[in-house]
Amino acid sequence: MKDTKQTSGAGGEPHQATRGAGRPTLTTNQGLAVADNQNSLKIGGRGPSLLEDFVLREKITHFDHERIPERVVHARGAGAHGYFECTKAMGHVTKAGFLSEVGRKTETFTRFSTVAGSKGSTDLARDVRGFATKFYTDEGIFDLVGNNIPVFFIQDAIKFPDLIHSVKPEPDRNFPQAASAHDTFWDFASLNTETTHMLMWAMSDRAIPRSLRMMEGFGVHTFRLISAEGESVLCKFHWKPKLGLASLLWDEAVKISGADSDLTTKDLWQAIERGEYPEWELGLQLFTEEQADGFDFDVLDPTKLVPEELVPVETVGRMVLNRNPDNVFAETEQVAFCPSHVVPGIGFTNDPLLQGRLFSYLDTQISRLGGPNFHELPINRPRCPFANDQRDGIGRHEVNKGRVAYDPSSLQADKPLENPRLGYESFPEPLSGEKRRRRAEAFADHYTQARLFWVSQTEPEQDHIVAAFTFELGMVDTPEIRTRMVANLRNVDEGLAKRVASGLGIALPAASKPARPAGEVEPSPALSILENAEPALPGKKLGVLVTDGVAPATLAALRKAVEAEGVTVELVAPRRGGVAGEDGETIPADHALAGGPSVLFDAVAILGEAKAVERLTRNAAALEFVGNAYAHLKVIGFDPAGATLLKAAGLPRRGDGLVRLEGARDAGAFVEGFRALRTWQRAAEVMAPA
Ligand code: HDE
Repeated sequence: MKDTKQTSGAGGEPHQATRGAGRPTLTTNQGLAVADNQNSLKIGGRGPSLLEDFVLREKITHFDHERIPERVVHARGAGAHGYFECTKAMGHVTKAGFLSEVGRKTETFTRFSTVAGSKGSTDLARDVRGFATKFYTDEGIFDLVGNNIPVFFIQDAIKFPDLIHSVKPEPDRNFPQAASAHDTFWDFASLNTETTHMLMWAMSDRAIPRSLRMMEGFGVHTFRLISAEGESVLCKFHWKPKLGLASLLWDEAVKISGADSDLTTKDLWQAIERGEYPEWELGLQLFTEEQADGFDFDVLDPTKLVPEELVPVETVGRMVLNRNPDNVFAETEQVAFCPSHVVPGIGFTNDPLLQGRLFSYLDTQISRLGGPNFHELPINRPRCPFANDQRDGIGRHEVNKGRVAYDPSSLQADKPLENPRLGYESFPEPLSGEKRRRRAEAFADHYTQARLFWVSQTEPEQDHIVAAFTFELGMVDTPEIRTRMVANLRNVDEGLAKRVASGLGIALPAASKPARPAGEVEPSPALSILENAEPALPGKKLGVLVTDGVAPATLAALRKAVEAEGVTVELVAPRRGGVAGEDGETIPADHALAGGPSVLFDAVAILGEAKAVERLTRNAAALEFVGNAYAHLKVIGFDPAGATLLKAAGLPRRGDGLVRLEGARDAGAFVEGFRALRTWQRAAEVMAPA
């Protein structure tokens, strides 16, 4: 006993900074106050630890069980609380209360995700992004579980495990992580030509969004809206971001994965902390069954979209994300989305992928969250009252009272009863047909919309698609898979296939035989990021590389000009402590050069003093800072000293997107250059095929 006192001294005492009057007492999970949270119970200071130490055991046992299975897909995610506000009353088409009245607000929780990677994988994978929103409506939970791409790889749920097994790390070697660039994925993709349309999107800039705040969301399937009168219209859901669309270049994404693989998670969190609340408009494409019958594709086929030229998107509300989770595990990890969570007025169609999803999500939550009571977790609880005769099970928190847990019953007067007036009713769609395993004839066209996507892209976007196919297929070791994929691409566009074949260095194979050849298409500008949305500065980031001796006036003028446009400014200095300005005042930095490469920013500037910049001309990180900014088509501002760094990196000082900054002048010119976001004119110079 007396030993304990001697040995719990230096290094064992609770740190003074953690003590203080008025702070809550640390206890065990049973409420017992803990006297010493630094040392386990031992015989003598150096003796064996005792099994008796229930405080140690409780703490370690809890820790041992802290993890739950990660999501089988969409494991990596970032979430935020917010609200939805109805801006157009839609009572004429749906009885859903949250869409019924202008100004009506509904609490939401949204989780964004990548699909293929594990929970700790990079945010910057070339991948689809999940966009799932839980609406806590007065009539129950409505989950809109969508993606940032409006179509999907496959037409039938029975193929989903195959698709996912093909894209996940290969089971005998456990690589690659969070990447589709490997044999098994392209083997599956090239053997299933229904994937072609989605592949076009996945190889486009959509799959590497600059920020979660700058991407669209889509419900993908055709849903049904049902009015109070029982009438139904078909519906596609769209989220359109207020900040506009923006994407990374692939080379940036690769480098950001090294520099800051949490980029988009961090970007969302920081924006909300700064009070810059991300916002999306909710839009609906509404059409009747008769209209749908007239389309040259089947609206039940999830590999098809409804072009906005055919059915315009009607804005009905907006969603604002205004609060970060308090606890990522309790909220973002434990949130359980299910497409089967709908409210009166919203229903399903017979899309065979959607039908499979209606089963899968509830099922997966049971293994992921340990049982059927996950709806009791705070993040999943409906905000409206709920009651039924379901009882017990692992993790049951509700203390249900009374002897009646069955229906009908005459023994309990306040027992919850079904309510035909308020209750959910499925649309009474008349159906008939043979019970068979088969695919609708109308699903046979795998190429027309893939071609529509291709012809709707601008030149730089087409270049990126070619580069992405070339890169991904270049990572495939089996030559037959590469050839088979290029043979399929010939059915999309001859030029695309030729360019990919040439990039791979293979002979152009004969086109594969399509079940149905692609039809004629007219470009749809809504499908292009560059055509669709004006480049927007709010939400973007400027990185300024500064050295000792920098002129504070030049820096201040630049900062003021870009901040007025909603841009965030971060300073990068040779050392994290910052630099001494021309006037001797310390200017703190946000990043040391080694931790703040230019890939983290949308535009850069180099401001400094001649001698200090001269030193940077012999620093690889500084040379890369400007070299990469130039190669990534960014606007570069520089003062006379900064020009030396450009020169040392072998870069021109004149040309599009290169802006001289002297004194307080020129900041306006920089802003104008920045508005374009990228200097596409430079692309031919730096992105010519190798
Ligand atoms: Fe999912 N999907 N999915 N999916 N999905 C899951 O559910 C599944 C599909 C989507 O942030 C899982 O809770 C099947 C399309 C998102 O928590 C699982 C099929 C779309 C999220 C599952 C699909 C999505 C998931 C894994 C084909 C866009 C993350 C963990 C029939 C419309 C939600 C979980 C979150 C998650 C199954 C296809 C979107 C296993 C069987 C199409 C955004 O249930």
